[in-house]
Amino acid sequence: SYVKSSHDSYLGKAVNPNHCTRDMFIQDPTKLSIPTDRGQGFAVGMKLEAIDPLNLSTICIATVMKVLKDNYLMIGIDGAVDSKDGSDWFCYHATSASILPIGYCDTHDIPLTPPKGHVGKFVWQQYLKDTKSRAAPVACFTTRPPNHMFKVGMKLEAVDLIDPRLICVATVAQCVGRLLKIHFDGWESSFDQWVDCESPDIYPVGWCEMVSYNLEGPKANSNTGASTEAKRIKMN
Ligand code: MLZ
Repeated sequence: SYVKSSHDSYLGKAVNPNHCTRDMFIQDPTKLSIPTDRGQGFAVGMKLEAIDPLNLSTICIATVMKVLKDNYLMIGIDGAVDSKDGSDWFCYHATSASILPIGYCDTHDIPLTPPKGHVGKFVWQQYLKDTKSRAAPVACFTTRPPNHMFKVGMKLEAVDLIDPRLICVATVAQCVGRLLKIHFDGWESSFDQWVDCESPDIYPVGWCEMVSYNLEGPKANSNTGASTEAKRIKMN
């Protein structure tokens, strides 16, 4: 059920079956495969924290909306406009590093985006009570990092996953468990993206040159017009 994205096939790269592309997010979830109730410990209704696939710099409060065949999960972001009818659910594999147990952001001191319309400080225990729901068990998640050597400040080449034909000059801005926060040089932090340290969409410096693919250089610094600075906004 993995759909190759255009840059994967263009570059003839090995693809990671756990990696979801935008092609997968926009598929009709009911046609993806036969739904079951459980998948690798995940069950419908369980709460978790998830990287928003259309806004990769934010981690949100989310719910397992459906469990598909082969441990693929349809996830909905709580408080999203269409979170009930499935039109904005997205597919992550149960082993994806883009889903995290509740409290993960708090523990690692990274921002967690509360559901739209939530007032006051977001407290998971209270929220679980209010929504009469339970958390997905910590043991379900693939959060343990391999012994990677990424460090804050290191340069790399990274796919802009919202516009994936672009491979851009980037910097590791943060390392949290398996996740790396990738900052695109010269672009606002709203363009940042959380990616798995084993993501097939990050490359060492010099990779584009080696495969003769265009590398997007850092955005030129335009100190003259702060008002023209682009902010990446949610695509839907
Ligand atoms: N012109 C588009 C693409 C930006 C690409 C940024 N890559 C880090 C935009 O402004 O959204």
